[in-house]
Amino acid sequence: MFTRLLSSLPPPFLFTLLVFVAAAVVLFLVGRPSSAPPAPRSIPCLPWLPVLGSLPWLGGGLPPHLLFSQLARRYGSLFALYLGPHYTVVVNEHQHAREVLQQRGRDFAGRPSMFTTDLLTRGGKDIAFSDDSPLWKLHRRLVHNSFTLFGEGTSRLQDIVLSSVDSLCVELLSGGGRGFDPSPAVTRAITNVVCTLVFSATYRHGDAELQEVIRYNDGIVQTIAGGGLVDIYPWMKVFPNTSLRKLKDCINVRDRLLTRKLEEHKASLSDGDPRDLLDALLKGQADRSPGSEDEQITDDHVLMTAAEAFGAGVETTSTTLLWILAYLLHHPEVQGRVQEELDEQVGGGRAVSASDRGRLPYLDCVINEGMRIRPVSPVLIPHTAMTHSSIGGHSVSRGTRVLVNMWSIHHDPRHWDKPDLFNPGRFLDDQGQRVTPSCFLPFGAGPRVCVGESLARLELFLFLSSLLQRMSFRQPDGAPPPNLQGRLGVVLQPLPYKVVITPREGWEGGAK
Ligand code: STR
Repeated sequence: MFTRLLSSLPPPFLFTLLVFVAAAVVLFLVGRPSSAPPAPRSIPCLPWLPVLGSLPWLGGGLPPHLLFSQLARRYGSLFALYLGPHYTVVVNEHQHAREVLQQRGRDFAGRPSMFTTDLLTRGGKDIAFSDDSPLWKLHRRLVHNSFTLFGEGTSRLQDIVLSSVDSLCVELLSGGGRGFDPSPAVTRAITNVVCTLVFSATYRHGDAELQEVIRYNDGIVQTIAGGGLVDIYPWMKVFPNTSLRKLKDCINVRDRLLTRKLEEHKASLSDGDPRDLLDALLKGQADRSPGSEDEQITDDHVLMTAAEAFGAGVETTSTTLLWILAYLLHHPEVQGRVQEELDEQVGGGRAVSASDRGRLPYLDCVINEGMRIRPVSPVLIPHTAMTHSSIGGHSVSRGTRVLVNMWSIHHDPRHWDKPDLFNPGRFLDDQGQRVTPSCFLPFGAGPRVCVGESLARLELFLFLSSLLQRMSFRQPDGAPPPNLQGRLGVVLQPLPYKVVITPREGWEGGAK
């Protein structure tokens, strides 16, 4: 019947009809966002096309945090767009961020699965990228407890950082008179600290294994940031892609090294206190009641946790320190005030210790202001709604992706006076007491808050205080001040810049 109808039609019409039907079928099959619910009308949404989503409206040039801030001015602080087929809500205001991260944090604790991070984490056997599940919660608790072994209340981290700071200072001072880039030395020092925390290795300058670690980490950092389109369209993995190949190579090198460390740790595990994070994880893994029905923390989980502690610990801390140094070159008066505080409260006769933190409020403010003005993670790792929920009174259906744009929250002129100005004093009240504004969220908040937060804060404090106690940083004569725009890779990094370093009088070389 159908064929007869068709055969009775004139040929040109038939051809047009066939093309039309074929096009409609194709659009229907690939065009409708498959994994995402239809856009609820209430949240203003960018235009979108089948397959491409809103990509044609996103322009070239701007990095996501600046692009989203610009779109927020046009569409309002809460807007939606399609990243390829994925319906995504973008949050640019701190009340909405609090809802997503904290008040309804459980609703939004999910993570989308992404091609590059699945590769990096063996399909989400880590903490940061793994989807919300009972096993994830258990795993996260174990990591959190393991971290407290090194953090506040113990001198472990302090001893490790201080010995690394000593060699960093020697290295910086030896190159100091001429202008040079501080980044390799800072990254090496922080990598060394993290290696000690994770698997008890302490490396000397130029050690081959340390170089290998730095090289593969750098490779991962560079390639994962370029993942982009494969994460939106996973089928693109079928095309040859040099960046993806490099990522796989680096992951292999990483896994070989960490597996070796894991085996060594298993062989030498004793009943005493854990020596490092790997020990603590292995012990935690063994403590789980055997034969229980729950899913278990496997060796893969331990390995991926160590790898992630590593990547997260190095990239974020060294980048934050480099941002702060860059701002101190722009604001010598801030450096002077930190050093005055250090001279008054600590002096030059001994190394700074964690117990000095309460006495050095201005230094803490400098660290906070650095993390406000240049958050290393200007757009947080994507969240997904685990269930039907809401943001700012608008309903949000299950599976919706949510991006929190920390950049616009940290630069919101309604909450920050002159947000583009580096002004650590904004974290002090009239009485000179520290205050933490509610729209300051450099570590996120809620169930997905950074697990390394207290470790990171302590490490930043010890590094920065020790450096500024012993040396001063300034711009080389005639050189332009550091560029403060930054470059977005896997974190937001400063462009390379040069410093001249002079030793400070009064530092007596640490009668520790
Ligand atoms: C850096 C490179 C690497 O070797 C491993 C990781 C995994 C953890 C990532 C890290 C990365 C970059 C910074 C991240 C961190 C988890 C949390 C942190 C994304 C890719 C931030 O949110 C800033």
